[in-house]
Amino acid sequence: MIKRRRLLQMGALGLSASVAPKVFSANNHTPFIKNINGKKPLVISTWDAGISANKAAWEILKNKGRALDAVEAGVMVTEGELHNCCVGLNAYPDRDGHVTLDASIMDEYGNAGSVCFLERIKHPISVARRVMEKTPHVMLAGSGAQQFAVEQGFPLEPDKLSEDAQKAYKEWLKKSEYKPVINIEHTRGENAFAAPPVRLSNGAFNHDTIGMIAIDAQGNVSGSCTTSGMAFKMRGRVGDSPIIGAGLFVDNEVGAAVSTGLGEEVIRTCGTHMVVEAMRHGASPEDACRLTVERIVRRHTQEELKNIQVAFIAIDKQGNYGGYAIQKGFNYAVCYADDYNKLIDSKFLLP
Ligand code: SD4
Repeated sequence: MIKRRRLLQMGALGLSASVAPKVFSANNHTPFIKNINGKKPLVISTWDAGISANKAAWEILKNKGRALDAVEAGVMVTEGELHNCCVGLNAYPDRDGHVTLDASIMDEYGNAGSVCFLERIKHPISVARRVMEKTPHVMLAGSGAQQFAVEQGFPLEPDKLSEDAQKAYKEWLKKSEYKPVINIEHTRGENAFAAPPVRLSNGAFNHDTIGMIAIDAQGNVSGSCTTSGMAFKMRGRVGDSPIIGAGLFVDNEVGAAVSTGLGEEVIRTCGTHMVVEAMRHGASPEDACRLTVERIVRRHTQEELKNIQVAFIAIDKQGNYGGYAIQKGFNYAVCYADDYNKLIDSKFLLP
């Protein structure tokens, strides 16, 4: 009977035998996953910006702070960076020359808050948290989100582009080619997108959306995600990052997942929700990310896939972690001790 139920569950999720649930508890709802690399507390986040973001989050986690506070403080570091193509007000603008920001946050109670198409506010993640904590809503958009932020005491920043962004925008305007350039960082890899690698004025390569998930000493899980979205996107375009279940999903019974990459693909598959549900049914974090990447890949031809990068990272309730990407070049930062905060090259699907 249990076997049959397991098979049905696997079928419904599209799980292959290779990721068959390891162990199930009696009611088949509470996951009981073997400890693979479990650490507690633990914080992981996308791309190399994750290293400095993790540091801030770790300060809270190591002092037995709440995962929610850690994931907010962590990504605020990235939002405040002066040279960042893809997060915060210094990021690249949309095709009309405006920086518009998306962010989301979820806590251990399944509460969620998000903002999208938000302009002139330095820390969208904190506005998302206020939406979660101070309103009956989950998501505020555009001028309404900005109005709420100002009412909450967030300063309205000047409407101007950073030096890096101005330069990149000028360059883009020469052709004004509407070809979304995602995962700009990824262009360093062999499966490069059309755009050349971008070096910022401080000499560093730029990096991407930051998504962060953490489990605290009490075993509670939370997550955050913040981005300017695709560089030179259509005005009004909103990606996956502020959409609960797409860019970010947390379920304190199971774990959490966050995504980076071509948001439209993540939205179409409810990506992070799928990752968390796969873990609920027994997949390890890495397997759950891989299954979701496979789901996206199946919808596309080889030719289309050349221009698509999506990656997920996930943690489970035991503090196991993992990630998976479509293409080579994605990495994520893992931190679980004062002396352990390392960038890990993600596994990927395409050869
Ligand atoms: C978006 N997922 O807006 C974000 C962008 C991103 O790597 O993560 N790029 O689609």
